[in-house]
Amino acid sequence: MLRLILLSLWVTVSLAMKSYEGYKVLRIDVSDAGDVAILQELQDVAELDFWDFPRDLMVPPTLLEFVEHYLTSNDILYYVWMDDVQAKIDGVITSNKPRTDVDGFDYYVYHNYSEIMDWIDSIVATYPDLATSFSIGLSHEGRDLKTLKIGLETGKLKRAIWFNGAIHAREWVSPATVMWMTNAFLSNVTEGTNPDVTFVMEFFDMYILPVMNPDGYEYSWTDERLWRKTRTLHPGDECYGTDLNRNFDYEWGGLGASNDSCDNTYRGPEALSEVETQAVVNFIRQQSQEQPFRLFIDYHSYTQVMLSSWGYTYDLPVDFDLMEAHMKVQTAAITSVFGANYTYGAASSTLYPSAGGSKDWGYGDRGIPYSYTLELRDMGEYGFLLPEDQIYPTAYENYVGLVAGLIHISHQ
Ligand code: 0X9
Ligand code: ZN
Repeated sequence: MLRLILLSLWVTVSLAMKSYEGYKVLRIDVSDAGDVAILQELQDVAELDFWDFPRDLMVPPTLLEFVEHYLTSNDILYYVWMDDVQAKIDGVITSNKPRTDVDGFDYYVYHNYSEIMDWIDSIVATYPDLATSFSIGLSHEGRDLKTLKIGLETGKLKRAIWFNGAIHAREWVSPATVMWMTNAFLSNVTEGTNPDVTFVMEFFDMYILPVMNPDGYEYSWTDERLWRKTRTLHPGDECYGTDLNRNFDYEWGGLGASNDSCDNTYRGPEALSEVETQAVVNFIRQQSQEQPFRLFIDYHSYTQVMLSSWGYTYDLPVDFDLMEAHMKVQTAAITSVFGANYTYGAASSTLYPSAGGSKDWGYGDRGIPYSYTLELRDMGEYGFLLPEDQIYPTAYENYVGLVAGLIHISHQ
């Protein structure tokens, strides 16, 4: 009987979800800047979704003929990388096992928003001397932006660091990684066996927001697995959703940020139009009056790359040498664990330019010297649909990288 109920629940849930049956991801062979300009045009076609611009493009069945013709007539080579996106989605959540184990939290499955909020409460209950939680505001639909502070009390002024996950809803491995790393810091410092971890927990207070875009994240669980943006509909706009990583008030509205609400990189009607960006900005501005922030990492997926400022311009920041040395240490440490290759560089030239992003705000507005976007696994084999068995390696390697990076900047 229980099986039957579960099955009918599953059917109801899957019926409500958008189906990506027949959607394909094309991998495009981009040879020069001319190709990029041609591909740029496709960004303006609603329903086309660059998973990773300009290389990986998701195409619905209705637009396949158009896109193939467009690419071929422009002499751009491509091949079908994922044949049926829905089949990949179905493959990720393979098991019917409960999302929370009886004897504790299961870090090796993806969790929805409410499970993550319960996890925050249980972390605080388990480590009352090391962890506190508070809400820095409410999302547009009224969900708490619940944030953790972890660290060892020393009685001295401590430097602060910030990291968050799920600014982009569909990048599920980012909150999973953030949670795993948080737990690793707390359990390692409690065991007291790793002097590096003890040192960083004494040196830094860590402010952690696992889900920065709760409405979008929840929507990616209930309605559209590949949703990216928030869930706001601003007056006069045709489509839902603002890209929070184009909405910060530093050089807002420039390169790589769309003014069309139907685009995945929609910057919003004005800087900080979204309550989620407002909350993060207000919190860090206020907290930085108490203690200096030294590091800011916005965890994303995918492509395995650590990106510094600037995003809004091709110019390099004056502190680029410092950033580069730090990124080199952190990515080398990440790679040392399982050999996964992570590259690094300034965002605009390494990836593509985009204005109004979080790391440009961290560095440009707040003067946080080490301010980054970190794109987690993988290199595109599964993209946003990373199987749950890769949560552990992703989180573990990034924990080792983060600790090594923190040791490095504590000497600066
Ligand atoms: O486009 C983004 O916001 C990030 N990539 S993602 O696939 N996770 O959406 C990259 C942001 C990097 N920063 C800049 N290019 N400025
Ligand atoms: Zn992202």
